[in-house]
Formats: sequence, C-alpha cells, structure tokens
Amino acid sequence: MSRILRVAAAQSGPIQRAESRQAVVARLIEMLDRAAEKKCDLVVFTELALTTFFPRWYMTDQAEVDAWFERDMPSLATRPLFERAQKHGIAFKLGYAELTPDGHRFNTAILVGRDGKLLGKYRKVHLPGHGEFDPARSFQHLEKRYFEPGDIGFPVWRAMGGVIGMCICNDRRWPETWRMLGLQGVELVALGFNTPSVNSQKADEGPAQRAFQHRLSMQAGAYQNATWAVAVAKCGVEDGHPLMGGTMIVDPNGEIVAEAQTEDDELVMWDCDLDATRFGKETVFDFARHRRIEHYGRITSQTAATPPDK
Ligand code: ING
Repeated sequence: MSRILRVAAAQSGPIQRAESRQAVVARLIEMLDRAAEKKCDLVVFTELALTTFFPRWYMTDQAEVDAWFERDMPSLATRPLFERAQKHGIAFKLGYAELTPDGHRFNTAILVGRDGKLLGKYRKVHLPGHGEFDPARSFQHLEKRYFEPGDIGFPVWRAMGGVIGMCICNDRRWPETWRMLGLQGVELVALGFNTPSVNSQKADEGPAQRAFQHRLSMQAGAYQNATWAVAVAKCGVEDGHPLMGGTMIVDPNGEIVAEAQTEDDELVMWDCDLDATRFGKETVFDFARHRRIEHYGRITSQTAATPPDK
C-alpha cells in the first residue's frame, strides 16, 4: 500500500513591517482552513512566516531587534494557529525567529504533529549575508547580525508515515544540507525561503537568474537524495523590497510537479507518494553501494577552498 501524503505549500504574500502578528496569523489560518477543506495532511508555511523579512533592516537597539522574535512557541499570537491545526488534525511546518530563554537567537522552523504537539525543530545552519551595515550593497541582508548559526544539526523525524526533514532558505543552496538529510533516509524535505528578487551586490542579477538558481538548488537536492522537496516562499514587495516567488513541490526524480502562479498568499498542493523515493534510493542513489567516503575527507575537514599553489 503506497504512503500518500497530501501536502499544501502555503505561500505567504508580502508582510509589511507594520503588519501585526495577529493579522499575519489570521492569514496563515485562512490558508490552513483551505488546506483542511482539501483534506491535506501537512501544511508547509514559509521562513520567518510571522513577520516581514526584518534582516533587511539595520537595527542597533536590541529591544527593537527582539520585537521580531518569539520567546514562546506557541506564543499568544500563534496559539490560535496551533489550535486550528489540531482541530483539523493537520500537521504543519512553521518558520519563525526564535529567542531562547538563555538569550540565543535563531532562524528556526518547527514541525507540529496532527495533535498540535511539537514533533521537531531545526535552526538554520547556513546564514547568508553579513553582520555589519554594508554601504556597498543596494539593500542589507543582516542574518549574520541577528541570528546565530543553528546548533542542532540536520535532524529528521519519523512522522506521518515517512521520514521528514527540514531546512531553511539559504540551506537549499548547499549540497551538504541535502546529503546530511539524505544520509538519514529523508523522504520529504520541507523548507521556507525569503529570497530578494535581485542581488544587492550585482545589479544585473535579476529575477530570472534568481529563479534559475532556486530551481536548480531544489531540483538537484531532491534528485541527488531521492526525496520529495517542498519549498515555500514569502514573496511580493515588502516595504518596497521585492521578494521572489517560486513556491514549488519537487518529486524524488527532481521534477517540479506543482508551482505557485502568484506572489500572494497561495496554496500549492500535491499528493506526495513517499514510496516514489524508493527507486532512486535503491538504484542510482543507493548510498551503501555507491558512495566512497574514503575520498570525501575534505568535505568535513576543511572550511574554505584551498586551490593548488601552481
Ligand atoms: N535568502 C536568500 C537565499 O538564500 C541569498 C539569500 C539569495 C543568498 C541569493 C545567495 C543568493 O535564498 C535567505 N533568507 O537565505
């Protein structure tokens, strides 16, 4: 009997700086309700789904920074989302800015089961951008200022009849992310992203190239690890800053099977047959038969590239 997971990628349109958590959560609940009408099993929300993409703003006052973070999860504002999901019996993935009780700040994603209980947590490992104001950039991308690199590695969880993993945005550009999940037998990777439509350091890199790089990363990651991949955008123009769309569901052969058509709140749904991961895992990407780890030492023994002297 095949293991079908009906997945909804719940793309968020723009969230303006002035928008309240309550207003945003109401938008997420509206998409959750629509997913429930379609009998979805899992709803994947985006990265930093509760707020505008605040790392674009240079802030020096810690209280101002921390206003973008959640100290509790569920928090007062997000409890209605948890309760509605539990009422529907739907699992969900939610991205948000996490401020821990001992004062650590992460770009975090959680997986919540059909019973409303926390199943798993992931903290973004690959933080893009920079830590100080950079006048050379057309806009800022201060994730290295506001977040610490994730400290829980790349876990997977047995849930909803399969092996589920998560990553966040820039993580998808790094093959290490996908392979760490692939080496644990992942069958579906859920991720959110907030990707500026243009390159702040390269004016001629616009939406077309950004979309190409996004698809390339998603399709390669899924194919090379024989896994489903669900990428959910926050997109549209936030206070004058365009974020690209590209919410999509990719099958274990690397084919894009469903894609968003707008840059607004939009559901993209697909019946993901988790058994469709078997063929790739048992043939071309049968890691046990084909990988040669005796030759891979550099991947974990060095950080920067070291070209030969001559
Ligand atoms: N955003 C972007 C992303 O990785 C980026 C940053 C864009 C890095 C393009 C490199 C190239 O999609 C986040 N939030 O990581």
